[in-house]
Amino acid sequence: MKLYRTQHGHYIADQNAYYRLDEPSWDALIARDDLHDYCRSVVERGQRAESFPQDAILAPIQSQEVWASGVTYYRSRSARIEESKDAGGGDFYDRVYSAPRPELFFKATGRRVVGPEGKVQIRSDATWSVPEPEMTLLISPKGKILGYTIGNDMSSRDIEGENPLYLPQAKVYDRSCALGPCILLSPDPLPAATSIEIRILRNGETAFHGTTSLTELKRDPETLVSFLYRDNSFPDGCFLMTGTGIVPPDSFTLASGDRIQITIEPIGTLSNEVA
Ligand code: DO4
Ligand code: MG
Repeated sequence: MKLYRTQHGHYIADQNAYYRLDEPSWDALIARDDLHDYCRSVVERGQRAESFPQDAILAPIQSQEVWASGVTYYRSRSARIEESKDAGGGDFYDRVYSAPRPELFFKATGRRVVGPEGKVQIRSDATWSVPEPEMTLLISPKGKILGYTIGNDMSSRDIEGENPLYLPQAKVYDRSCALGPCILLSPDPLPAATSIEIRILRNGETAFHGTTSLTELKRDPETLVSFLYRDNSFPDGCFLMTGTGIVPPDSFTLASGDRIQITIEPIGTLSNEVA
C-alpha cells in the first residue's frame, strides 16, 4: 500500500486502485501508530476513487522535521575521507563509521523540502555539489517506523570537505532536500536486497548512474531511530534519511538543468530537476 499527499487530498494506492481518505490533516494522518491498519481498513471498504491526480503529487511532509544519518555505507566513509583529507577531517569519518553512536544531523523543515518534479537547488557559494539518494523512514511521534519514502540529501562537498564544522551549511538550505513520491506503508522492514538506483541526466544523456542495496547499509534502521529519539521529541513524527551508499566520482558536480532520478523499486521513482 502506498500513501500519497496531493493538492487534492490524500490517496492510498493498492493493486492498481486508488482510495481517497477523508482525514483532511496530513499531520494527523501520518502521526497515527495504526497508520497501516487504518489505511488497510479504507481499502477493504472498497470505495475506489474515480481518478488520481498524478500531476498534483506533493512532498509527503507538512510539520515534520527531516533528520539524516551519515557515513552509514562504506562508500560514504571513503568519499568523506577523501574530500576532507586536506582539512585533516578524515579520522572523524573513519571513527564514526564503526562507532556505536551513529552520525545524525538535522536536515530540513517541510518548507525546505521539494516533492516529485519540484526543483532542488545547489548552493550559490558551492563549487562541488551532488545528490545523495537515501532510503528514508517515516517515524511516528512514539518512535514507530510507519513507512518508507525516497529522499535526496543534496550536499555541497567542497563546503563539507573544507571543514566538518561546516556540515550544516553544506546540507541545510532552501530546496536542499527532496522527498517522495509516496510513503510505502509496511509493518515489515524493507528486504535487505532492496536496491537503490540513481541516474543523473544532462541534456537528455546519462551523466552518472549508480546502484547500491540495503545489504550495504551498516546500521539497523531501528537503532538509528532509537538514537534519534533519545531525549528528543517529535510531536508530529519525523523523517529520517538513512545515508547514501552512492557517491559520483570526484570529477562530477551537478549543474543547473540536470535531472535526478532516484528509484527504490517497491516505493517508486523520485524525479527532480536542478534549479
Ligand atoms: O558526514 C557527512 C554527511 C554524510 C551523509 O550525508 C551521508 O553519508 O549520507
Ligand atoms: Mg546523506
